[in-house]
Amino acid sequence: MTEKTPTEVPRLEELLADAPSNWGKWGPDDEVGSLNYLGPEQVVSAASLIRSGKVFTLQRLIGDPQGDPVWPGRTPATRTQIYDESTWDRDDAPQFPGGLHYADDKIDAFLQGSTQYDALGHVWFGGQLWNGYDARTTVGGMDVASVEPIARRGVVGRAVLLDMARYRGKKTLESAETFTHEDLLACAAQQGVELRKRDILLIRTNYLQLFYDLGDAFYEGFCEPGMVYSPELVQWFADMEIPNLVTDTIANEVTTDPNNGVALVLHNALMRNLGIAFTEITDLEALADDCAEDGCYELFYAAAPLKVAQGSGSPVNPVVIK
Ligand code: UVW
Repeated sequence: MTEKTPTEVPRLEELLADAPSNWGKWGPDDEVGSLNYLGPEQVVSAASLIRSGKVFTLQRLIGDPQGDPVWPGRTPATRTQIYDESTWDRDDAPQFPGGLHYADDKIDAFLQGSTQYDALGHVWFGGQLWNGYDARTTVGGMDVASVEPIARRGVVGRAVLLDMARYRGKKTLESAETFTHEDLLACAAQQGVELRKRDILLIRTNYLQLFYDLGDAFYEGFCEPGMVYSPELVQWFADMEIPNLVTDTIANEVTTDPNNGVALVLHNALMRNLGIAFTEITDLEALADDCAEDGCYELFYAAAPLKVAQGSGSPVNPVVIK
């Protein structure tokens, strides 16, 4: 592809002018969007997928000694020890009846600096967020469409793992490598799993392995691999009533669309317009190995981000049970 100069890059207003939208579908005050597709029926049905009792947790370590992969411009979390046994070496250490000592610490972290749910209002264009909310409602904190309603609701349903790295016969997908919904369907067919309406999609690229392998060089010419925008892909997500897109990359889609030069198109087409919840930076490695071994790619999935008032996102440790 020849790189487009900024003036040639279309505005999102133009690119997504005729794109499907779920604004208003769940009322004027809705803040959880396509998660409305996951009701009691989906939860009960997903519970029937629990057969072996194997449990997988999908969060990456916060404060990993190897480093925390974050979107450029964000900094990894720092953890500070406040109290530990050395606190009681000091004469002025707090004394408690009975001789209690304890450890306390705190973290300074971007809410999107680890495995996380994005709030539906996390990204926007043209001055409007999910459901048509005014973008000025983000000033100083998210007044609407924050992560809090997602955290209160929780996310439970049938998930399907689509192992795009194995499907393409690669250890990891490459920088800027793209795939479409047709590729997802072909991957599902090869894995022998049916994609159903209202499925939570877990997509594995194993791209973040390169963060651990390459160090700082990982960020040179930063362009993650991932799904690429097309009107057909967006319509497929709308028709399939996908509630939640979960991937193991930092931003869930190819960073810059090779066809038009626009950044994070699907954040807008899927999250802002359709209200699909985005879960990013998950660790799908142990789960993917297990699925490759037992051939079972349909899963019970449960997750709830932290209840952060006015947060644009929040860490989460999703749980998958087989
Ligand atoms: C951006 O939208 C910039 O980041 P995230 O990958 O956290 O959604």
